[in-house]
Formats: sequence, C-alpha cells, structure tokens
Amino acid sequence: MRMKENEKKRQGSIDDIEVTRKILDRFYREFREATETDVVIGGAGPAGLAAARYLAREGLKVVIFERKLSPGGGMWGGGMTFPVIVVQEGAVPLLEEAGIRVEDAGGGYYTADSIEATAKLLSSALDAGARMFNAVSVEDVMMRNDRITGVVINWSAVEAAGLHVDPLTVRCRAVIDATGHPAEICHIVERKTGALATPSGRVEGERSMWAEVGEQTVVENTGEVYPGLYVAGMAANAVHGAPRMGPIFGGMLLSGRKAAKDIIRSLGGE
Ligand code: 48F
Repeated sequence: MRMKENEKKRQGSIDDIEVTRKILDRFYREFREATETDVVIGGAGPAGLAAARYLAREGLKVVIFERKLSPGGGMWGGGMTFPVIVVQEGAVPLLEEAGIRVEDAGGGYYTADSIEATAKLLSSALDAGARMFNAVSVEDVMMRNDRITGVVINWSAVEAAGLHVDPLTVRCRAVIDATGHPAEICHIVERKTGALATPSGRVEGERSMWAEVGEQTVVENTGEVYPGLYVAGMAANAVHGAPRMGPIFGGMLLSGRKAAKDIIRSLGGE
C-alpha cells in the first residue's frame, strides 16, 4: 500500500484542471508575445514557410497565421494526391538545406516526397525560430499613413461559422501575403486603396497553367506591392497577372526566399 502511494508521488498526479491551466498559461504568454513582431506571414504554404525560415534565421521575429489546422498548404498532396513534387535544379539547394532528400529524375527535373518535403519545410521554419498559430485567419490589415502596420486576425472557426465576433490585432513592420491562389491580403488592400504596385493598381488575376513561364515570373513578381506589404508564392502571380503552375514547387521556395531577402534588406536599412 505504502509502496503504491510512494510510486504515485514519484510519478506526480494528473489533474485535469492543471492540464487546462498549463495550456492557457503557455498560450497566453506566447500569443501576447506575438502581438508585436517584425514580420507577419499570412499562409503557411511552401512560400510562406520558406520565407519564415530565411527571416527567422536572420534573427527577425516572425509570426505565421495559418487558416487551416494543418500548415503546409498545397504541398502535401503533390500532383493530384500522388505524393511527389517536382523541382528544377535551381531550387534543389533550398530543399537540401531543410534536410529534404532529392532524387535526380533526369533532364533537369528533380523529385522529392511531398510529405517529407512539407514536414521538413515546416519544422525547419519552426527550428529557425518562426512562431506559428494555426486555425487563425488574417481577415484585414492595419494601416497608418498609407503603410501597412499590422494584421487583423480571427479564429478560422469563427470565420467558418459566420459568427459576428470582432477580431484582434497584431502589429508588425512587414506583412507577407503567402495565401496562395486567392491572394487574400492583397485583395483586402486592393479594395481599401486601389493602389497596389500593378499596372491597374488592382489584383490582375491569375492566368492559365503554364509552368515554364509561371515558375520564372513567380520569383520576378515577388516583392513589395504596397508599403509594408509583400507578396510571395502563387499569390505573387495572381497579383501580377501571371500563369499558374502545377506540382512544380521550386518557384514557391525561391519566391519565399526572395520575399525574405527583400524584407531583410528593407528592415535592416531602417
Ligand atoms: O496555397 P499554398 O500552398 O500557397 P503557396 O505557398 O504555394 C502554392 C502551391 O501550393 C501550389 C502551386 C505550386 O505550383 O501552385 O498551389 O503560394 O498555401 C497558402 C496557405 O495560406 C492559407 C491556406 O490555408 C494555405 O495553407 N491561407 C489562405 N488564406 C489565408 C490563409 C488567410 N486569410 N489567413 C491565413 N491563412
């Protein structure tokens, strides 16, 4: 009997309420810490995750908000759920830096397991120091004197249920729209300003599939589209009226890296 009690003491007892309190304490501390940051990234697809890794590696404070429960965007499913992605030669080092095993498939094409690639991209961003909150959507931006100064966020469950619940805010020095095809943050800024850095001042709209062109333009189109707002990944081609591409992902990673470099240069210069 005494042995049993001693054993219980040694292992520690588990109180359900303490489990709840531990979650609340840590969440409150980390969420409060995130309310003032260097860079907010909206969307944890390959472009957002690559950008997060490079920014955090430079010591910048990075917070990612991802609408879905599972970060990774469109990378998990490879092509039509065949769990393989293709990258071109120029992007191979970006995969290898994250510990992703790459196979030379010949003719300048390289392949990787899409599940390994997504998981390692994700963990390398977190290991570099980026902080992520999942199930949170960026629903608006904050602006002061024609500059983006933060984001307005809400639980995606609130959004999905259509509940009328006011959001919360996070202040930052730069925002990356990495929301993929819908380019949601750029659409918000377009509606409010009509002054994006595109020929029409608006989101030009994504063109049809053409991987060869799309993979190149996605990097060229990456950059600042409004003071304090950067666009990366598929959103960059949607904003600038360039083609989509299929399950070839090198451009997404190169675009994420370019957005990070632009921001590092800009914030470093202040
Ligand atoms: O779509 P997604 O993977 O964007 P990406 O990083 O990569 C595109 C490729 O997956 C693929 C392609 C490659 O050739 O064309 O489509 O540009 O990831 C975007 C992420 O953003 C989240 C969304 O759930 C997804 O995980 N997201 C979208 N809108 C919001 C958001 C929002 N308003 N707030 C937070 N997250």
